[in-house]
Amino acid sequence: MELDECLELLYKGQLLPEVTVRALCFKLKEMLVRESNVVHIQTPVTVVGDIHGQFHDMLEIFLIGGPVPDTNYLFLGDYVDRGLYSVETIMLLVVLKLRYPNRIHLLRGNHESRQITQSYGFYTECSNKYGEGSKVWQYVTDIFDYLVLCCIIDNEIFCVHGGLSPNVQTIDQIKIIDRFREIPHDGAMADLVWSDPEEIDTSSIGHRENFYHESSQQFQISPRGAGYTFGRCVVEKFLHFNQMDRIYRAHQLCNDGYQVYFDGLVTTVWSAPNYCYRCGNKASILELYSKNEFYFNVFEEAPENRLLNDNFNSSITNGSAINEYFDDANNTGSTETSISDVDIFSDAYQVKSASSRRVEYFL
Ligand SMILES: [Mn+2]
Repeated sequence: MELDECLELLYKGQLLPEVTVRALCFKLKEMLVRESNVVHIQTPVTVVGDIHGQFHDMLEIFLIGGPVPDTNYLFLGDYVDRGLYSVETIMLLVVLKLRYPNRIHLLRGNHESRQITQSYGFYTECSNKYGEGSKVWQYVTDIFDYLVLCCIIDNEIFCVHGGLSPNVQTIDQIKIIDRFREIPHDGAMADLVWSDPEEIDTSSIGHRENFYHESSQQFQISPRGAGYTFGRCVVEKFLHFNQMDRIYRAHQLCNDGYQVYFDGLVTTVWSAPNYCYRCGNKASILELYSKNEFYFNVFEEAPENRLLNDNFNSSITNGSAINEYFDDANNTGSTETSISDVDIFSDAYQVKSASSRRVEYFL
């Protein structure tokens, strides 16, 4: 099947035959294996954060940001899991990358992993859509091992899915990572896709707490159980040492669609509106024309999702497929749990937290 023919089907939300998926994934591997861990691109480019299988919202992105190849895109990872259309989402991105390799770049997120996709929806979605015996999940997760880790725009803007690592001082150290593998549990590669910036509110910090203030600017253990949180000092040091101006990253739900840290040294871009069809958040794409000319194009969920939402809301009482998809979230707040019982990776925890905080540690 020709690439344009595939695109036509995918834009309509149709599934490609398994043999075609296999051939496309094989071709993409051949293309990606030649790429460095850190790709260099130039403005203008539109930066996109987490999509998480929200296919209709991704189509919305191409509507408001412009279609490929008219607009250049950098996607920061987390294409699959959580949403109901991970297969459609990742396959459209795969074919766009094959068709317009210099117009679209795809970084690896922490969900581009065999282990994570077995727990958060993509594995199940593949067997639901292609059948138990299909190898679609295997073909697609195989290409995840080839996705690049970071991107540098105009030699001065560093882009990554998660954040920095205590094991990475220089960008050259990222270039020598052996990335052609499953994301490890720890080390530089894990940290790049798992870490988060953490800004402390200095106004509330008294003199006696200065020690804690200082240490909180360094790398800290992450509540996610993988990667680290990092403060302003870490960011300033990394940017200075590598002669970079700032960092764009994704990985954390933002109610307003983006979140600025450390006076703009780090910015989170989040591109999944009304995350999981229930969080009520806005999303954004970052349109970058030059270092100092950029615009956060904020958007809300696609109209198609509202239909899902209505189905979801009416299904709470009668238990439909969508309801089962998010089944653990139904227990939110119904029972008291001790701190040791809290699973911060569960939908229930995440939905509960998202309603009370501006930024949350979403997977
Ligand atoms: Mn993520």
